[in-house]
Amino acid sequence: MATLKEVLAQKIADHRPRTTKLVKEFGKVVIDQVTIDQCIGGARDVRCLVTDISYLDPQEGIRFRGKTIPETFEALPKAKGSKYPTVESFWYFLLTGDVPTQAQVDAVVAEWKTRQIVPSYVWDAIRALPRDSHPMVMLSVGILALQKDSKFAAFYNSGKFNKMTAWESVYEDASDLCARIPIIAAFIYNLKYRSDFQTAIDPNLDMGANFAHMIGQCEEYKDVARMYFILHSDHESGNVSAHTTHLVHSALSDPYYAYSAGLNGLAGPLHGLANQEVLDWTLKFQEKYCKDVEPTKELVTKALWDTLNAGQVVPGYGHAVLRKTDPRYMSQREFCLNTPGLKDDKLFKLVAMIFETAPGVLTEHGKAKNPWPNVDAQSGVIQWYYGLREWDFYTVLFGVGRALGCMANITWDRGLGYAIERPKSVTTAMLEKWAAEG
Ligand code: CMX
Repeated sequence: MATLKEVLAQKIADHRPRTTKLVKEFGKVVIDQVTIDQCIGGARDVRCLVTDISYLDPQEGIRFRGKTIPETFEALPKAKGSKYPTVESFWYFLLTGDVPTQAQVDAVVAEWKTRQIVPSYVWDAIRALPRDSHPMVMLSVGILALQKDSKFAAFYNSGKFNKMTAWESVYEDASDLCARIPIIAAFIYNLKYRSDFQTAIDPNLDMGANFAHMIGQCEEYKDVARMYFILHSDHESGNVSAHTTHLVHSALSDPYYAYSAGLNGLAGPLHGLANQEVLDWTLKFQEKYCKDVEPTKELVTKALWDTLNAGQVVPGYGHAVLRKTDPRYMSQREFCLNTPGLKDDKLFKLVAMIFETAPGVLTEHGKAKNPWPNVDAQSGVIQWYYGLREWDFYTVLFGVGRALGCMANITWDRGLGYAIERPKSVTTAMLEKWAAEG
């Protein structure tokens, strides 16, 4: 049986002529134009990135390697005794576009076991931070500390650097990073919230199950971890975390530099941090409006308007690309509805009530182009239900999942020899001149 790396080598070799032909024969074909509002407004919708790992349709939502979320969950081999696939099988799928066999999945699970050991200097670096540092700082520092032993950096410095084979050492770092990031996340969780009670890796468990084990979670949470990491993995390449990782790696900074930077972007409240903001908003709502009464749609409406009138965004709602409810939201909602205790959970019911109310309020408010919920509106309540209530940790969970997409993308970036990214800037005076010229 060919290894994942061997399968990938063949895929990259087969793909290269497509990219070369497009650049050489069709390089000057126009695929988009740029307007002044896009230039000032965050390059929204400008088509200037390429990835085959996932595609985000504004109406339909994400497809991983051409498959919707339900199709992905359906197609991939499941973890033993579970309705959900292992993260390792999803990694194989993201990298190659092929649904792996059980034997291929087992091989990746075994391979990640050999990659999971985190050097002690990573623990020292994290421990050196103030204990009340945000867990995203700890995660970013932990990933950056791993840079010392980057195989890509070593290859670059070896004097034998070769553009055709450079992807192989990116693949090595990327696989190490994906295997280690849940171990580092568990360490941070235990350090901050379990009085430094550290649990050893269970060599018999897949990535998601082992994460649940290491943070002292119950059996059911193993599926929560698998689902969560897969759902948060990739959302094509223009979002802040994926784009940052791609941009930094385009300078041939190794995967550790690149993903540490990507995590810093994920930590922004308009991006990954929104999931902790959602919990914060919802609990404050309960505290302020529902101390003695049951939440109602009227009270939720009032709280939403209070937020908007205070000039704040409603966390978990809106999206730069999507124009309908995020299928990642729906997938997690379905998990809640199919989980007996969770279905009747007070907080889930409140989140469901916000789902019924917020789109109407945001539409009336008239600013957000998309009044529907995104992934972050639903993810925190599941963690809360399972007792993971330290919500400043929620973006770390996002970061563990997002590593899969970012690492798959930069492995392919190197495989296809994508250039250093360097868009051109203009001055305001130039824009004014072009505006006057019509
Ligand atoms: N609540 C209030 N106002 C909102 C809003 C929301 N949820 N979403 C958008 N708006 C506002 C914007 O702030 C903007 O206002 P200004 O014109 O005053 O600047 C206006 O509506 C137009 O914005 P947009 O084109 O609809 O949205 P953007 O592409 O600029 O931004 C996003 C997208 C996600 C940053 C924005 O919808 C938002 O801030 N949402 C809340 C935070 C959130 O949930 N982020 C997580 C996104 C998913 C993720 O990356 O994890």
